[in-house]
Amino acid sequence: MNMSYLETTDPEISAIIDKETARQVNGLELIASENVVSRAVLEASGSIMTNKYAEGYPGKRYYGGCEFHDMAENLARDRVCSLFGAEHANVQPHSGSQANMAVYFTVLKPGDKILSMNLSQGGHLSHGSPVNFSGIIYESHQYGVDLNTEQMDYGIIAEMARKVRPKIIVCGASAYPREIDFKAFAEIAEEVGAYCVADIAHIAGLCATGIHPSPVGITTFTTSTTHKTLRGPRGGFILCDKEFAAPIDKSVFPGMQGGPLMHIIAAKAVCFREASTDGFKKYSEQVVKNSRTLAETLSSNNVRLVSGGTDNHLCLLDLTNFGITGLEAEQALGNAGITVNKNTIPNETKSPFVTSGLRVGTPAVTSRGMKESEMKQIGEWISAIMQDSKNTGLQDKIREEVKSLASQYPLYPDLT
Ligand code: DSN
Repeated sequence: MNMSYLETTDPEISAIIDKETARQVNGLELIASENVVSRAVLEASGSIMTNKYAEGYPGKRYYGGCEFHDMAENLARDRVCSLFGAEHANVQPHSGSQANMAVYFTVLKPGDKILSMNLSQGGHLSHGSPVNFSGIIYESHQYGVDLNTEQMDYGIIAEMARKVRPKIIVCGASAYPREIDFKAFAEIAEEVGAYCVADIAHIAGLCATGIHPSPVGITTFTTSTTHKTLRGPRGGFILCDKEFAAPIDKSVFPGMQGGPLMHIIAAKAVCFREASTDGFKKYSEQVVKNSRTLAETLSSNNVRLVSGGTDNHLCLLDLTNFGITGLEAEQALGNAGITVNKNTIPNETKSPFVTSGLRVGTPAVTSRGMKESEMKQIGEWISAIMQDSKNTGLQDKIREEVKSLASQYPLYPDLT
């Protein structure tokens, strides 16, 4: 990539970026929450929009010189509203956690009850984990999956909601391979008089393209990141009805953030336009086809899949049968140029630093143009390493094969 100024003025950081570029170019990224942004997103996020303070909102800023920032933010808001069919959007949250925080700040008081999915069974830190602000400030109650089916059981969740009477119910997950029934969650929330927030960070691209049912217009709030299946810059956003527009905006700024990252908001606008194209819909369909193929290949090699398969962009592997931990598997695959993350699984017996599982996802490799036949190959490589995880010779051999496959699918045409 052309970074000639950086190379001259700061060779140390330039060399680090070069190494990371080589890692991305030569390896296979299977972390389910990562992706490869377009050149256009990359350019906007590296643009001079970063130079500006723009605290406030379009037309109501606390700084002069914001006229073009107003245009960019309006475009981002309009585009994301149109993409998801929402009445109001706030595109300023720096992350998905901050989007969630803004929703909580809007409708909860410290000590109020929230009901959400347990982190160890697929939820997220910002959904009430005891080590996160959401579990410290609020009284957190958590549901999990049915331990037999390893899928959400809406009857059990409804029972919990009736017992707990939470002020807010959070649905959405970071390691759940199955479709989420947002309508069922909204009905449960309505029955117990709770607000319902859908955190679609992982599946936003699938919801935008109709491949996964969208919660917009069904749940009270929708929060998300922009950088996972939606394939935008790192960041977050909130969607809601007009009724909540003013309090949500106030919660984000001045409630919890200062100046918005205007270069990122410009890049979010680019992402939202890209996500509205037919090409993105085809991409999203391929993400799920690839995920299913990867799951089938792993399954046919005796890798147990949590819940038995996948409906979305990720699958969760239970490594118990192989006698290795998630940590060991992550390291062994990393040695072979395949980047994944260890993950807890339902009925987990190990710590989150060790785990019994692995999470693998297809958004990034699909962005590089890989299809079912490449997924079969990747599934065979993963299975071979799981079966012989201490064989460093095998890892070295596969690393060369991975590099060769990766070279056929460049991240960017000039980065082969
Ligand atoms: N860290 C993200 C993930 O990997 O799913 C969630 O925030």
